Amino acid sequence: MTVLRRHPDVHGAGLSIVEWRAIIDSAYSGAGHGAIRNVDEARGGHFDAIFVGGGSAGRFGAAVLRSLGGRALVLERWPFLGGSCPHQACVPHHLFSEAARELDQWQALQGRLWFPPFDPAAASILELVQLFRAQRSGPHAHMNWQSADQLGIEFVVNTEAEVLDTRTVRAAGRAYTADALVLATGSRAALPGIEGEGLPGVFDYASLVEDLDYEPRRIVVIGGSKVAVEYGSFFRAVGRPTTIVSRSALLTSGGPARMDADLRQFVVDGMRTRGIDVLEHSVATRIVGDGRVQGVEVLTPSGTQFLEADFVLLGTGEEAVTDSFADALPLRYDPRGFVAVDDRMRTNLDGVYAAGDVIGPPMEMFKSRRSGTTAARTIMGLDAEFHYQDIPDFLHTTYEVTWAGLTEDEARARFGDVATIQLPPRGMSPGDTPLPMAEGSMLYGFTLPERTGFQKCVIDPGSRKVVGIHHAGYGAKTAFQYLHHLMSRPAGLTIDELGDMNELYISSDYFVGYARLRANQATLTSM
Ligand code: COM
Repeated sequence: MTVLRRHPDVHGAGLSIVEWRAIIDSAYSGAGHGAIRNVDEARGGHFDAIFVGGGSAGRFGAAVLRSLGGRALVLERWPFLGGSCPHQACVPHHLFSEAARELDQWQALQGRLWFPPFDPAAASILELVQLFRAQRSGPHAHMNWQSADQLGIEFVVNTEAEVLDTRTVRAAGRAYTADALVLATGSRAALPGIEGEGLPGVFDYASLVEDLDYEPRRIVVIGGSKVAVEYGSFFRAVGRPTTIVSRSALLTSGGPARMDADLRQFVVDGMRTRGIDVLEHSVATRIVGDGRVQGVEVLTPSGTQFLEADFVLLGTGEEAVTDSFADALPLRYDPRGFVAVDDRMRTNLDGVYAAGDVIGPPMEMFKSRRSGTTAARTIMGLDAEFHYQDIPDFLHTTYEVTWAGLTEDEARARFGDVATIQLPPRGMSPGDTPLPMAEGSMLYGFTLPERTGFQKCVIDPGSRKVVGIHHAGYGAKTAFQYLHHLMSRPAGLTIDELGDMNELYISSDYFVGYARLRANQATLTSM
């Protein structure tokens, strides 16, 4: 195995994934290495673009820029590429959500079929966090190996970059220049600024992964964001008493602001059914503790409450990380402090682009990748646009909750009237029929039909176009990627075309089969 000393130059070393993993582990533990350079020094220090930040936006942007014939450099403060996604955000969240789904099913079906009585001591939040922490450098190593070996990306990792001007960045003691800069420095948890938020026992999504060293027993989640809903659902599925305290109605602000009202209702009702205490229109005024957290004071519409807790999660949103360029660049920011960009990822400064979390929500890796590649295409002179606030999106409760296009209310406001295809059908309660029943919900279909999920397809009856799709259940995410692409074409996707697609019955999106029952109907009626 290659043994690296301080400030190693690994260009052309052909490091294996195993070797990368050893390097990342020692660098991240602080035991060794300064900057790790994978730069083709023979080509000099000038690039077509420098990506400041090596998360999804920087890594994918650099790969595309290179594939278009450009030379890119990626600078990253962590010892690996891939950013917060494989480190503290999407990947751990998906691990926890899969655990939540399994545990939720165990709780729901305990004592039936082969399910034993649910044992809240059987599952451990700490154990899952430790499992992730111990194994995460595997995906990290894959990112470095893939970037160097398969993609030929030049990068310097494990170094703080400092932007000097619109064309120059200093990293690891060297100044690199470029015709364009792409700022892709990400985001971090925004703290609410309340008394006690620094107490031991108060975490955000990142410090949960980094620092948790005990098993939480009684949990308060502050915030009404995706993070709050996703982690709150996970904690409850593990069997912990969980309260979510949200200033506004849950899932009505931030990223999922455009969630369909019926979908949202199904989701929030389901969370309550599972025992999550959801306090809406309520404000956490103080986190109380004596050396460590003991509880949270909350102002609710009916008065002040004290919620006991040994663990508090702050899910109060994110803020842009701008430290490496804020002083050097007179950038324009949006009202929430995110770097303002147009549909081509251009900032107000000539030759300076921004992509990923630093441009604002949705804080999703898929938006980061595509905004990074849009910047790369623009830099390379292609006609590229990305409307990043208008993409299919999802969150996890113990379901996958997925949506694309317009909500029913938005469609009514735009078209006057709409037709919908809905399961359970409009006017029915979730338990009245076992539909939508498919992958992941067949057992529920025959035991607890109210748990199979919810779906709605919204159609503009005038043009016959599908304008919105909404789903809570399992296994529909993949279909949404393709359906949204078809819906977004200038020609759109009509109900008749949707009904003409081939379905693989039983399929968790159901849209094709049900569209077929309405396709070619002269006057579209809802069902
Ligand atoms: C995925 C990170 S976890 S990246 O988008 O492949 O860089």
